[in-house]
Amino acid sequence: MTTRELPTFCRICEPLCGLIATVEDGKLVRLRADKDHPLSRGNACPKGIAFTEIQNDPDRVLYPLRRTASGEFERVSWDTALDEIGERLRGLIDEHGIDSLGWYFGNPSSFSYSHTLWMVGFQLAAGLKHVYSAGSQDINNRFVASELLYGSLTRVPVPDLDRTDFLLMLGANPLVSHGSVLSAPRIREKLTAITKRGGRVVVVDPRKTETAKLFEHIGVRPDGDAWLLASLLQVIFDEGLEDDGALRRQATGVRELRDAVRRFTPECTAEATGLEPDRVRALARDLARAESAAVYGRTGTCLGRHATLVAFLIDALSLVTGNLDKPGGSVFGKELVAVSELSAGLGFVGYGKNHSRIGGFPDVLGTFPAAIMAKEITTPGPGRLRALFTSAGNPVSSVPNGRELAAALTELDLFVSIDIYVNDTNRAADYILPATTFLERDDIPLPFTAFSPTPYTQYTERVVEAYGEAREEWRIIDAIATRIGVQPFAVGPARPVGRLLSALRRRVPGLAAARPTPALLADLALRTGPYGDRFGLRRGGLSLRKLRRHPHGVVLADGITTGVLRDVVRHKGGRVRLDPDEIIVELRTLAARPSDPTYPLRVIGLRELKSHNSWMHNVEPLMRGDREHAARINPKDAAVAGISDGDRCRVTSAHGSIEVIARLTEDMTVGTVAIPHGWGHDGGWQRANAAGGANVNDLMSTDLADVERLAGMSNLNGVPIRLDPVA
Ligand SMILES: Nc1nc2c(c(=O)[nH]1)N[C@H]1C(S)=C(S)[C@@H](COP(=O)(O)OP(=O)(O)OC[C@H]3O[C@@H](n4cnc5c(=O)[nH]c(N)nc54)[C@H](O)[C@@H]3O)O[C@H]1N2
Ligand SMILES: Nc1nc2c(c(=O)[nH]1)N[C@H]1C(S)=C(S)[C@@H](COP(=O)(O)OP(=O)(O)OC[C@H]3O[C@@H](n4cnc5c(=O)[nH]c(N)nc54)[C@H](O)[C@@H]3O)O[C@H]1N2
Ligand code: SF4
Ligand SMILES: [Mo]
Repeated sequence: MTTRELPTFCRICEPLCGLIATVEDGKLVRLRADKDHPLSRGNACPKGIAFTEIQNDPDRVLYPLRRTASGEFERVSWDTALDEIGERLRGLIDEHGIDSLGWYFGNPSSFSYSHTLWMVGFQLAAGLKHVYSAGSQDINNRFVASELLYGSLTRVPVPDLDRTDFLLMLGANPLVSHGSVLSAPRIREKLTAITKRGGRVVVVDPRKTETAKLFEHIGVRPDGDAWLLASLLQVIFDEGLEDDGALRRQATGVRELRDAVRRFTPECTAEATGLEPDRVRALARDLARAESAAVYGRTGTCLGRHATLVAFLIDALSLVTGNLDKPGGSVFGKELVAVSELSAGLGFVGYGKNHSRIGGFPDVLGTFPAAIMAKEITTPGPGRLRALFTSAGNPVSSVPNGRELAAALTELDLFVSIDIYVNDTNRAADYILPATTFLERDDIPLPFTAFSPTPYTQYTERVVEAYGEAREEWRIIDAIATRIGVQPFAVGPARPVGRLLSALRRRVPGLAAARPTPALLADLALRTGPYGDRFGLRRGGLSLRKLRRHPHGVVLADGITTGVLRDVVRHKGGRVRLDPDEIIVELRTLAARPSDPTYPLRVIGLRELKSHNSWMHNVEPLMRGDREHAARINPKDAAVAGISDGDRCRVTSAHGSIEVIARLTEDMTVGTVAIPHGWGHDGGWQRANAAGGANVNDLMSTDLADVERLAGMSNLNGVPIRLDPVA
């Protein structure tokens, strides 16, 4: 028996904690936290350690599956699956054109550089329009806000945790989520260090979360953030607390923003925010007067009805208080590879380059709102979506109105999924193609360095060979592309990348691969990027080869360099735009959702330590004990509805209805109910199916009027509901 201990890192969530994998005869037997990782230093959460169970899960899909006439899956060979898929695709393209083909990629794809690269390469080369992702349920509003503010879609500031005196955090719960668009292992320590050195952490959240309990809590009403932020700005301008120097140096459109927020006095917004005006005034003053302050918002601020406006106002508040691009403020990390420059220079991804057939929504980074996917499938006419691929996604569980999407999927001419499980979505697929887990592929987490207050990166080889016949996503995408005569990076807007690769392959020794591979592309991007070795021109610079010599990862700098705003901003004149029409119009017309006595309460989401979106409920060690799918309800609201702790209750919105267990807790502000997403399974994962619960997204709407206009964000937080006891 050979036993090996291999350093690698976790790719479930954003801190990317260092792990040591124990491998015996090609099988993973254990994962533990890597003490030698420079930042996570022996820290990992229960999910990371429990990934062993997923790696070895008997319910995993390890062979290509084809659905039979009776609805069961049968094992087929790779050649059979790929040839049949290719033939059906060619037929569809001949008859209906390439626009009949679409793709949805889910959250785990962000943690696989090769998956993302080949997906983008294929999308661009084939000219796919029907592209959807988890981004419209997560973060696309943040990108659009950056486009409006900075003219740079992918540049997002992060709070300078190690230096800040005041962190204002809205709609994030890093003690459970471990940080998002903020890659910081041991984040709890970083947050408590702020208060230990005399600073403050203020958490704005309708629920008194794990994070809020440790610090100061402001119990805002769901979807009240736009009003709260506008009020903070109103007070700051009204009391002359703004940083004039910063505004002059960094911004244009200050007067328009000031005028637009003038009507939002804390008294006027108290109804929408649920907050005492004095409290809002004190917060505005404290924030403006703090030595340094960072304003940070995450998914709680992204899934309301004004998501882009809220993301915009968060950065505007940093800027107006003189905290943008300043030590201890909201700062812009250096990208590991120059994605922003590349995309701006080559112009192949952006905002509003296309508009969706249904609803006319602008694309964000080449993707349309996933909320309209079902209607794109069911609405006849040219450009109808007829063949759908999903990779690393479970949209029936994660996008609004899961039932509508599940029904629409049955109307597809072809549905192919690349996944490690039969999940709640691909159970309806014609083919399921088995992907490798993250331990079965090499990786370099390209997007995350820029979001780390302590910039770092790591490269890992696969630590186990693929089990069964699992294949890396990029190879599957490549094989499908080949079957329809498309070569990623060979044609279309990304062609210059392909050309560059060919040229380099000829000239640079050591790059002599037969054809482009993700590793080659990543190495090229890394070496020519901000930290790169420029093929030897810059001593100490990075290359994949160099990263291989540091298997526990490397810290690239002590902290984020400030004073870079001029490089970030792409608007003419190099200054941040505080008055884009889209934002000023929305501020002028902002109106609270009228209350409806039929649905007096509001539902929001909740993440749990031992769940990960929809896909870790099959892991026995994470499911032991008292795991249940429960709605968290304030006792006052429960009393009104006639519900006691532990009862089953019915939750009804204007769009659907589910049954869950009721748990009463003072952690909830009155009027708000929190229900986790990603439960209520019906796939090939037996433990998950047995866990019960319901799909909270059955309560959510895909009406076009309920999809946020600017970024196509799904409205998943703050949705009006009613509670009823179940007999
Ligand atoms: N109500 C509500 N809904 C939400 C949210 C919310 O807060 N509230 N949050 C939203 C957010 S932020 C997100 S990111 C989305 C997530 O939404 P999705 O990305 O659609 O769904 P996941 O639950 O992440 O499912 C991921 C799938 O990928 C598979 N998988 C895991 N690892 C791999 C791999 O390495 N390769 C491949 N090919 N497959 C893999 C899993 O088996 C699973 O089927 O949910 C969104 N939905
Ligand atoms: N354990 C665990 N970790 C995860 C995940 C997981 O499923 N489980 N998912 C990962 C993913 S995909 C992501 S995107 C990140 C997300 O990372 P976070 O955004 O930090 O995670 P959440 O716990 O969803 O935090 C959102 C908070 O917003 C609050 N909220 C809801 N509505 C509103 C509102 O209208 N206004 C305000 N101010 N707050 C509101 C909720 O109560 C919640 O506490 O987490 C990642 N990490
Ligand atoms: S916090 Fe947990 S799930 Fe996230 S990267 Fe670290 S070990 Fe993995
Ligand atoms: Mo997410």
